[in-house]
Amino acid sequence: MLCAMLQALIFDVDGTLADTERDGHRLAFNAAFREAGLPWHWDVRLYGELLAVTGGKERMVHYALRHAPDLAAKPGFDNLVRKLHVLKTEHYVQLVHAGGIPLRPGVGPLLRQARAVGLRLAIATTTSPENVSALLRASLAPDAESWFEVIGAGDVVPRKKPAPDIYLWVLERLGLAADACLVFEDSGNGLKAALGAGLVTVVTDGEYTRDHDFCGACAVLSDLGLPERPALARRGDMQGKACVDLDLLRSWHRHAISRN
Ligand code: XBP
Ligand code: MG
Repeated sequence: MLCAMLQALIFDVDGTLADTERDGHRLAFNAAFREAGLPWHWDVRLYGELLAVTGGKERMVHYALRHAPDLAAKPGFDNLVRKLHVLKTEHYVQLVHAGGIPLRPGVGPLLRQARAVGLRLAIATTTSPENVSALLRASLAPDAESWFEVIGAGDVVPRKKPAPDIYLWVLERLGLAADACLVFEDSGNGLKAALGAGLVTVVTDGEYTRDHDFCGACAVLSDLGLPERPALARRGDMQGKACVDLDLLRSWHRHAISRN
């Protein structure tokens, strides 16, 4: 059987490019609640539970329906959520600009290797486009947005992950079939979205996602690895390497699509 060649890498952002949730998005939500005079506070544990709902606006609605049902029933509630989300995004962007959120191990080197050989790059995320721009600029390189041919983010699709929509949107703009691409995700919802679009997916799990269901991923790793701090493979074969590199990705991709 003829196998499709790997032509593009598609990255999730939150939890995959960087650990943005606990000390980024969560702090920004809490700052927005304070600024709006709301007595809400999302601690580390509660935020982990709320992450089951992707999308900041959707997450606030979900929380309010359970913890402030009277407020959620008021006619202006939709506007309040939009206003809170604008405030939250401002706080998040400030935090990222202040240099608060480094990329996860191995992300920068892998992106540079891919660019060097002309492998196409894209992003598929639930988070808002402003957040993606800020993170890429502050944590990768001032021109890093231009490294990615397609950036699918936030409300460009009505249904967020775990729906496959954002991945289908990105594939359409890349003009590629799913079997020519490889995805990087960190969460159960993200993996479900990628698999729903027929994409081979590598998972780098994190503090909030380690116990998620990663059935269907071609590899599940602690991170992409650094020479001095090798990646731990929870599933998949690192083939004796400390870091994920393009040869390893091509081998995983070839193996995964030949099984489909
Ligand atoms: C990321 C998210 C995002 C962020 C918040 O999910 O769920 O909602 O937490 O971003 P994934 P916004 O990594 O699976 O894409 O507040 O901008 O929505
Ligand atoms: Mg994620």
